[in-house]
Amino acid sequence: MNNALPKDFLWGGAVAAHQVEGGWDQGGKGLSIVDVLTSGAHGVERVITDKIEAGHRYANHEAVDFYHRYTDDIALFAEMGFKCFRTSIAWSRIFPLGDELEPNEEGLRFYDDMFDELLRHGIEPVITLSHFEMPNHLVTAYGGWKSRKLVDFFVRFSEVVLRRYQHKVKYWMTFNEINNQRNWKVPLFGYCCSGVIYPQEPNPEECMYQVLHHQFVASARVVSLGHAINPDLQIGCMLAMVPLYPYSCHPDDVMYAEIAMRERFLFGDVHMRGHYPAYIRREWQRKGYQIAMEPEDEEILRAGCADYIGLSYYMSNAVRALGAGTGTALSGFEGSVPNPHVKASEWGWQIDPVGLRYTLNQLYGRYEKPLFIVENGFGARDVKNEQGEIDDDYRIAYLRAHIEQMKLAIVEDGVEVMGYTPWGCLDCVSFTTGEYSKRYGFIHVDRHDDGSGSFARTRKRSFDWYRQVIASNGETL
Ligand code: P53
Repeated sequence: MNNALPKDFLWGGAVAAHQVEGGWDQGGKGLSIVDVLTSGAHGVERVITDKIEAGHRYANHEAVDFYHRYTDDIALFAEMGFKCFRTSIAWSRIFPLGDELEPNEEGLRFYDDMFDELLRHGIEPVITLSHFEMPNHLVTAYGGWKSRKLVDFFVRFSEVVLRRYQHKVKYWMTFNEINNQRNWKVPLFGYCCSGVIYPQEPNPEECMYQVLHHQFVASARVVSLGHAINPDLQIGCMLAMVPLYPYSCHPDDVMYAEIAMRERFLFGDVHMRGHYPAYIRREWQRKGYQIAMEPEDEEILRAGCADYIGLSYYMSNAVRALGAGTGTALSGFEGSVPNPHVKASEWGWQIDPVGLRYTLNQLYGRYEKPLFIVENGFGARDVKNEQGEIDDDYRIAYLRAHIEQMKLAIVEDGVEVMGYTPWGCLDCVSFTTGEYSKRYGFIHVDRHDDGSGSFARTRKRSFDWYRQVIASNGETL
């Protein structure tokens, strides 16, 4: 048996434009929805302020200043031996309002230069088209993705960047963690995925399905369009995979977990199979939901199946049938209870490396399409020792354990995994809390929650560790 990972395995790291770039009002960039999202903390929700208001901190405005420092950052990625680097394109750099007919050339040039810098180091860009940020104007003028008009605006944006970068970027993804908004009760998730605050809608769940339909159609159109522009392009979907285990072997718990997992599989099913599964049509019928669709949509979905599944994996969760007593909900999943067999991070994320192998098997078994682990990592508070160094052994332990399980999935189970890009390879602004202090990086950034810090970069202990993981193609862990 071949125990090695494929030679062309894409080791790298991942971030998103709004969490690293800063330069929020530079280069002709328009206001995006995260530019009006305040910094929060664990237990302190981020506030959506609609416009920029005095007296608030908006960490994404400067983020970690990648906009001005990418040359140095990419040199550090190259030093670790990255084969690829995942980031996103800020839609509002290309179309500042979102509904213009012509793109902003200065925004396009920024990504041209950044991609050239990556390629100069032999690092393949992996690009998400929509990672939790859209031009704010599309929310104030159209109500975000509630409006079908967004489909055309998004396709226009995508067409411009797919054409422009087709010879620089081969790997693309449409919507980051599109399934986060299935958890519509949490305002932040709907807001960042779609510019819609579902709890404020008269029928939030029905609204969420309508929004999703628009995004599924948009994603499928972009996949078809991308293939027409250049058949070499690989265009994936992107799912947040948090496997929901049955809390016990009680048949009610097992069935509940099966149903709860539709929160994730619905998205894979539509993106990868090109049609809505029976269970969702039944749910709409049962609840009397009318989801507006155009006659051509069925064919658009069928024709635009994604090429691969990009996934994030941080944690697993356990769910217990409602009625059998509910515990404390973790991450907002209804009926979810702490799993006594795993430990949680300070932010309550349950650490479960085996869950990664489990998830890879579940996805591959269901779709038989390549998988790309585009996020995995450990958010922690890093403290410098007396020498000013960060000994992040906890992060190394987390990543090592997950890579081991990924290898088992590939080598023992035969799952096709294209690559592995740990989240926040460069410290960045946390999405859920807007903090700097929830760090994921191999590279420390001197920037703090109170807005102080020089933005200086330093290598953590995990930097050298990851370098030798890549150099040995995952043999030396
Ligand atoms: P922060 C939940 C479950 C899995 C991934 O998150 C998630 C979430 C939160 O929606 O989000 C991804 O920074 C997301 C990134 C984000 C990263 O997880 O809150 O794609 O943008 O930064 C880590 O610790």
